[in-house]
Amino acid sequence: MATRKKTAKMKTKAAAKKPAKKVVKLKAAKKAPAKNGKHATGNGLPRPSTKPYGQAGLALHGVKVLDFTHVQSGPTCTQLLAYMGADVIKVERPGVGDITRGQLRDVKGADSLYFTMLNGSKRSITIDSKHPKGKDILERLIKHCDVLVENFAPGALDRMGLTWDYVHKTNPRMIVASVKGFGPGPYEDCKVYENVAQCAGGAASTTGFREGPPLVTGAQIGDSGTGLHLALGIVSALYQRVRTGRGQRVLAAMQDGVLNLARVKLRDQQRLKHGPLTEYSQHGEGIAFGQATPRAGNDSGGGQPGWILKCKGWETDPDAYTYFITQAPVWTAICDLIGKPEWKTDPDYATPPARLPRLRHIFDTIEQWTMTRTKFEVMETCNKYDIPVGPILSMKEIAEEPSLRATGTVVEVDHPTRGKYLTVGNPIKLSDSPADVRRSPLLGEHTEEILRDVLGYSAKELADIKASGAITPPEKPAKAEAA
Ligand code: CAO
Repeated sequence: MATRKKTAKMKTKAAAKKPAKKVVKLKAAKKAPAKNGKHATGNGLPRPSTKPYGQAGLALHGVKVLDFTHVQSGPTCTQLLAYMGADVIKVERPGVGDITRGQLRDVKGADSLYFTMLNGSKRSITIDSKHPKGKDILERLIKHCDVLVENFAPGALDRMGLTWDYVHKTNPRMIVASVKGFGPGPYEDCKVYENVAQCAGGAASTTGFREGPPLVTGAQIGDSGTGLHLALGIVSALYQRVRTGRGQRVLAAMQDGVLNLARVKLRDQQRLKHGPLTEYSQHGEGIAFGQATPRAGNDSGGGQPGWILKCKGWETDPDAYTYFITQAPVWTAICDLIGKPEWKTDPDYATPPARLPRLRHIFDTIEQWTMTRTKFEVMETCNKYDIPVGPILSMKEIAEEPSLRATGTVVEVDHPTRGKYLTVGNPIKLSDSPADVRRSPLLGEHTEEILRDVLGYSAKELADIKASGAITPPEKPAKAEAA
């Protein structure tokens, strides 16, 4: 892919076009007197580090997270915090653990990819949170940590005794962050999974083809999307705590998160009051709009019409397609490329409004051209003319794409029981904080280490805890053991 070349080209173009800006000289800020040699800039920040970039620790170094998450939404959030350098201590039920350890299992006896790809760089401690000794351990953890993250069903945390009042009294600085299916309202007590959120958040009603049923998308916008929202809430609360000294509750409801990602469709809902959505191909096909934002197939969600077009090999390869955007500024280049130079001046095609009712025909014509080239050839050729296109990459192609490995977006890690596997690294790149992407922990792998080194339990106390059953699975009957 010629993306780097394109960026360089675009930068040069932009620089050439930019008018010279008046240079405003800023007065240097007055130096504040150094207090204990550390805070010398007068704004509460330490002096800029003199260490080379990438060697001044990780962004969230020192942040301690008590991770009560399970399945996907919560773990997405805490994995990201761990990648950013937080010490994430995942609490799991003894002998059971996060239910996803055993779901969709591909290697017998090993943690599933479902689990391993959502729990990297964390430590695992097993605690029965309903056992009296387990509660004591949790109290120490609450005192030790900065953030408690959970995505239990509504009320489950309270039933464990970990109410906001209790946590806040135990550690007023602690941030308690939750994913729930819905915010306060008629559905707040409901359990929710990914696709329920996609439907309740408005995304499914606007996904798919007009003539078909609503569709969910493969991108986990309900779970992983909400996890990302929660992570931003946590980091913001940590920042506010620097000023206020106190923790707060952070709630990311899955319905809200999905709606936030589907906001352009709520935009279109409001536009409907003022007339048809002219950029939807349904408009060009003369089909009237109903009361609500319709499903728009592969229409572009923005102001530049686009569609998915077949490429060479589509008859046998289900992913031999490209997304093609007929961006207005490069329309003439498109016309030349596809062998329709007359469209540049034809009043039916020359302007964006004139093209809107003819989009189906335009894309069919462009497809005649894309079908003569592979999706990568289309990308290479179009990039030369700044025409925005994108190959439909299969997961196989993504897994094998060297540039994604080079940037750490796809990372291979080694696991003691399942061997090497691919995981998605940190998609957010910080120039001074390299991502810490490591394998997921085995169930309870760090229980003793955390009890001893983090919480300071003595050897004798550790033995008592073990004997109590608070960190170990309940004894199995002898018959079951023999089986
Ligand atoms: N020790 C003892 N008990 C533990 C424990 C531990 N370490 N960890 C969990 N438990 C218990 C909880 O206390 C709870 O018990 P009670 O209901 O008896 O109080 C129980 O395990 C299960 O919790 P749950 O209700 O959250 O789990 P579930 O499998 O029934 O539901 C889910 C799963 C995802 C539907 C629900 O958690 C939920 O709606 N979460 C909020 C929304 C969400 O995050 N959904 C996305 C999930 S990813 O698709």
